Amino acid sequence: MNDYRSIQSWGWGPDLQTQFDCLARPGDAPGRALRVHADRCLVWLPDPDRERDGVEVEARLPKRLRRRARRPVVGDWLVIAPSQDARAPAIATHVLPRRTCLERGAAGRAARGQRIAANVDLVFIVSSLDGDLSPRRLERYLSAVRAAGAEPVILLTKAGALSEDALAESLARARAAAPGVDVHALDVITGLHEGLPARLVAGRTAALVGSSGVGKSTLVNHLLGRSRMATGDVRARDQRGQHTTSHRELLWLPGGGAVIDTPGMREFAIWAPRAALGEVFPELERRAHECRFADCRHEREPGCAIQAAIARGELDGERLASWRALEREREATAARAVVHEQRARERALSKHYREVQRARRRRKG
Ligand SMILES: Nc1nc2c(ncn2[C@@H]2O[C@H](COP(=O)(O)OP(=O)(O)OP(=O)(O)O)[C@@H](O)[C@H]2O)c(=O)[nH]1
Ligand SMILES: [Mg+2]
Ligand SMILES: [Zn+2]
Repeated sequence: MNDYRSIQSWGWGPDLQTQFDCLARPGDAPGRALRVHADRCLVWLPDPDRERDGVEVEARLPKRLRRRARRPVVGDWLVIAPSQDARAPAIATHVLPRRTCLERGAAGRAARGQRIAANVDLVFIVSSLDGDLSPRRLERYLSAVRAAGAEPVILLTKAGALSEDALAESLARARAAAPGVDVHALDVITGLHEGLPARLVAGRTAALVGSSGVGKSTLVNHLLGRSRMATGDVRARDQRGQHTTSHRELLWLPGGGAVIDTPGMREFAIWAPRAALGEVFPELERRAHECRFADCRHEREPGCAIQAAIARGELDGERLASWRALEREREATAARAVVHEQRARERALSKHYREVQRARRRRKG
């Protein structure tokens, strides 16, 4: 029996086909980026001979796709021009429009986003129950997932070592930081709820994000049913945490769907519009509509419904403090991004002006 799976079962659909048809030249093929390097990427192409599901090929990135703003990211669908002869590599000629794109604020003070993964339906925010759980960090990750338009799921790993009470307490802490989001505890080593991640992926593309050592690659291996990704020994780590996974990578799952493993992230700066951040604090947003002033900062204003609810013990003051801190960070980043853009525009203009001047001098001389 031929168990060849058509490209449709890999997440390809009519929208992508239409976009592909607009950009592709005869002989081009659609491919999905499995790994992206500075000047090339590893792509998956459906096997034209239908002997296997697909083939992995190296594709060169032309100069215009190497620039940060246009570079493909893992999970992207690409237009691939096949190699003309055996020695020349294939070339990625276009990045198809992204359905979703997970981004974070770039490390340092640069006012720009850094793309993490494209075309993800689901993001597993992974946190381990051996001391890693931080409600404030969960909120940061959630804002990015909301901004991307993907579905967030929080997975708390290494649950096997916890008592029932300690587990219930951790779940409650995580859930308080993530109203409306599914939070699950599991342990793939002891087997607690080990089938859960596969059921959640259900043929879609899921990315895993979280600090180093929380068990992202362990989960990926579990989903794959084999040890494909290297996993790290936590005890051998120094204080700063050893990063075992160094590359983002997409892996197809045997039962359908895909997972994207990512290296542990130490920093996760806010890179989200105001509305996406608001989605992370729905219980506060809802109450904010009842404040007397539409522009209430929920500090000491009279008629503040949020402060009143906190005083009555109905809302958590820490959540408000967190919302305000993240909102301040978001505003500062957005303001820097505007300045950054303005400077880039000015630089381009003065470069153009200098060229015009030079040309004029040449004409005169
Ligand atoms: N007991 C237990 N150990 C786990 C579990 N998940 C992961 N580990 C262990 O945690 C360690 C780190 O796991 P990794 O999967 O390498 O962590 P990671 O998130 O991929 O880390 P980076 O690649 O550095 O970002 C390994 O020794 C795993 O065996 C779990 O559910 N239970
Ligand atoms: Mg890893
Ligand atoms: Zn208020």
